[in-house]
Amino acid sequence: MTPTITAFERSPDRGQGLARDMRVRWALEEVGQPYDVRLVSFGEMKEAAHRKLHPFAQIPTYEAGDLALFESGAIVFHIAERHAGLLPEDPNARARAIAWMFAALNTVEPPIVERSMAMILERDKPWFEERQAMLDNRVQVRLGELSRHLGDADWLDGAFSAADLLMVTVLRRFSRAGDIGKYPNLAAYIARGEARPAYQRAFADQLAVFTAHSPNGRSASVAGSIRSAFYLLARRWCTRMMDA
Ligand SMILES: N[C@@H](CCC(=O)N[C@@H](CS)C(=O)NCC(=O)O)C(=O)O
Repeated sequence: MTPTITAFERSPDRGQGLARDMRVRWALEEVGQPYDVRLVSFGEMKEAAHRKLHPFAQIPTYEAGDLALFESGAIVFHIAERHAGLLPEDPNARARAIAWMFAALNTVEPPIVERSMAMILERDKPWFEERQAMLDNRVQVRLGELSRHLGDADWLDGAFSAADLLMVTVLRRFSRAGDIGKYPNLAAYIARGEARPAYQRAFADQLAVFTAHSPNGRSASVAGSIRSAFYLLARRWCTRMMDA
């Protein structure tokens, strides 16, 4: 049965692959499971039909037969459990990989997302610089710890797993907005993830959606309007993420 996932009709990340459907696309590509994508606008996401799939009115969702799922981590876990290749067979190694999946989403992602949201939403506040220094520090602490754990290994715990898939997508968000250069092993880790053929297929597919909605040759004023609209959408997107 071919699953259907949802993704932004127009992603505020401008095709950088930062929206969370990227994780699900990548996981499906890794296990060789074809899938369909239903694109949703911001308006459609907030309508009752989509809320039935996602109580917080977000993307991504996943539907296969009579199963409907939300939460990118749960979807990736579901895919990893039902297909070979994303979780080790050995029970202890599997448990550790699952722990790293939680670590990616529960321990590393929150400070990175909080920092990037502050950059977008709080720049005009008088306390912005002071708070930003604190948020930067929180991210640096986590990256330092992660960097020490990774050392010169290729992946978090043995072979590539769903944990690496999630961790790389989490770190990409920071590497696009901050300076990961201080941690060359993390930069190389991200690059290793991005070099995987499955990642590249997933990235190309999500980029194709963005490109299809962004034809070249617009006039400067239209481009300006689009930038403004993008900014408004990004604010709304990030605000909602805070609620998630
Ligand atoms: N914890 C959720 C977060 C989902 C999420 O924040 N989705 C964003 C896109 S990456 C979204 O739909 N934003 C639009 C909105 O919240 O209105 C997950 O991992 O799936």
